[in-house]
Amino acid sequence: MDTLKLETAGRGLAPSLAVKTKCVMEDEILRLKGEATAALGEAGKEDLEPFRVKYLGRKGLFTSVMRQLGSAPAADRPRLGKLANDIKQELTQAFAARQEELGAGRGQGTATRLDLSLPGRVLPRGRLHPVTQVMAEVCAIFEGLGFTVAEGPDVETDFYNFEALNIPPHHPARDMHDTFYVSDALLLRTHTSPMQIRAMEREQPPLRMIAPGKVYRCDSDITHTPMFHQVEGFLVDRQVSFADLKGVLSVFIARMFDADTAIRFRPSFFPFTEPSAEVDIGCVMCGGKGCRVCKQTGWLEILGAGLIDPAVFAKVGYDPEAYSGFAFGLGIERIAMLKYGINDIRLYYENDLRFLSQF
Ligand code: 2U9
Repeated sequence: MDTLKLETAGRGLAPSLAVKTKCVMEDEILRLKGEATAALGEAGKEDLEPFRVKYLGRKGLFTSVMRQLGSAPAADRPRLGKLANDIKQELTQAFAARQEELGAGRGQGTATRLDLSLPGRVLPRGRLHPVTQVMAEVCAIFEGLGFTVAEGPDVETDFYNFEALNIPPHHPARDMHDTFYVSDALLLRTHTSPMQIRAMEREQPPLRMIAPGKVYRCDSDITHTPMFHQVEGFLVDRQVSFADLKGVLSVFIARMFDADTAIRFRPSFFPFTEPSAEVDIGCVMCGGKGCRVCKQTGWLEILGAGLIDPAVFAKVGYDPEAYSGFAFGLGIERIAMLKYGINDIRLYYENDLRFLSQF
């Protein structure tokens, strides 16, 4: 039943007709109530919306009844109006209860759960970890100087990590490279140098390569974590000298820090290079005047380097008389600490967004 066929009763009708009209209208309202209540009792989830439109909607049957009340006798209009209103309210509540019962209430059905007018939730934007950023920057500088990039396994053999690099069993350097063992001959690499050994086994000079990646050592304090990142590099060719090493590292430092950053080389020792050097830059915090960061020296150590020891060439079958080369290594966390003024290496690995979101 889409529209109510109510008998209209205009002003000036005979009293008997007016009474009849009143009764017809009341009956009709009550009949409608019965019909709607029964329909609601039988309604399934998919019947709810058609029910609402038919009985309770703006163009529904109850609205229609109320409009027609205008033609009821003036004396009856308030009572009939109240009756219709009360029933409509009752039905509205019953409708909501039925919705709930059928699991189709507010927020339960797709149509009502999706409010497309709500503003979207802004997702926080991710960014690269500062160590990843600095790693990429270092690699880009060396790539710009013609170095290729080689990555390899974190788990290495004793041979590639130690023996081939002139660190035999019981060599004192093994103390500094104390690491985590998977088995007697398998370990977590302590430097990325094994990649250079593998490259030399595979290819003939000239070679120019960097090896970035994670390395592991049994070390943990304010400046050391058991895992950290290194970039090591090497160049092998005929007649490579310490001057070539100085040239390449000077360009790297000028590009990584300021163009006029001071550099100095200090004699040092590494089992795989001879001669060896530690490379310092003028303190980026105090400009060389002396401060807490540079321990009042005006200098900061940033990398180690040297000419590749002929014993290493012999291990991979290169003729040490024909070829020479230089190598260097740097710790990424340390470079990033100096670049950004970070005073505790452990901050990198606490996953605290207040720290990470600054970079
Ligand atoms: C081959 C031969 C020689 C790589 C080198 C260093 C010096 C060095 C340290 C810097 C800070 C390690 O991360 S750190 O603690 N590295 O001082 N590394 S020369 O020398 C090589 C590499 C491969 C075949």
